[in-house]
Amino acid sequence: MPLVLGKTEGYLIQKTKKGTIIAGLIDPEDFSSKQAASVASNAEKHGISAILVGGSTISDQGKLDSVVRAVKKAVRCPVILFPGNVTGVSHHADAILFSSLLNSTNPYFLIGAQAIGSMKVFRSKLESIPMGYLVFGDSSTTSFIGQVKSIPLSKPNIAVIYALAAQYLGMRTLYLEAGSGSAVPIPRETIALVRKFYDGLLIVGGGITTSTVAERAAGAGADIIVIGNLLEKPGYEKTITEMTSAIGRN
Ligand code: 1GP
Repeated sequence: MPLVLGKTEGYLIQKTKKGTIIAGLIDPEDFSSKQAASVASNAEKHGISAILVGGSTISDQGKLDSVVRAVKKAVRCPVILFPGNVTGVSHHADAILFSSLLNSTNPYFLIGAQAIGSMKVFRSKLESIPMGYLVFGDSSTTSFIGQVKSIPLSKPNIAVIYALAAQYLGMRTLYLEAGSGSAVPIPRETIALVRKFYDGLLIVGGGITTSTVAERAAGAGADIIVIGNLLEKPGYEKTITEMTSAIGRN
């Protein structure tokens, strides 16, 4: 089958050609469908370019479906699944970041869950965006659930060799994850060094809550900055506006 990039991946590539974009992450465990729709719509109005829906501990797929459906109705930008497990697949989304947690010690998170979930992705006709997922630090839920051998924040060279391996394996997207709510985001030096070697879409997330941190990540070469926790805090609209202006998107 010839490789034809899907509509959502094409959109992300086009958008990021002009500079860094921001994606908002909604964990269906933390929002009602109504809240999720309202937050997603507000976030889009203030400059967000895509909505990710996912989390490490999703168990209720009915809830995931209703959140994705509600968000999809509320926004014009793509709604993309960011699954932590086989429970993170919904046919209402536009696409899925079909990921392998590259620094997990458990083969289940490397390829097992992907095999089990693949038929649902196929039947759902979801656009699949292949992604390598790298988790830093060891105090996040992602790190615990994913049985990660975490990359030390002070060792960017380790991130680089994983990034290159992801590239050589054909992963067109790479996510550098500091962990949701992390006090320490991915360091600028790490993003910059990975950027030197990795040619695909570079996503960075975890602990990005201010325009200063967003600007730093964008300046270092992140294509997509993900904000999750921030969307649960009052005043997130203002911060998104500050971020988009700091990264030169408005
Ligand atoms: C988590 O990288 C994302 O998977 C977003 O992190 O919730 O800290 O913004 P925050």
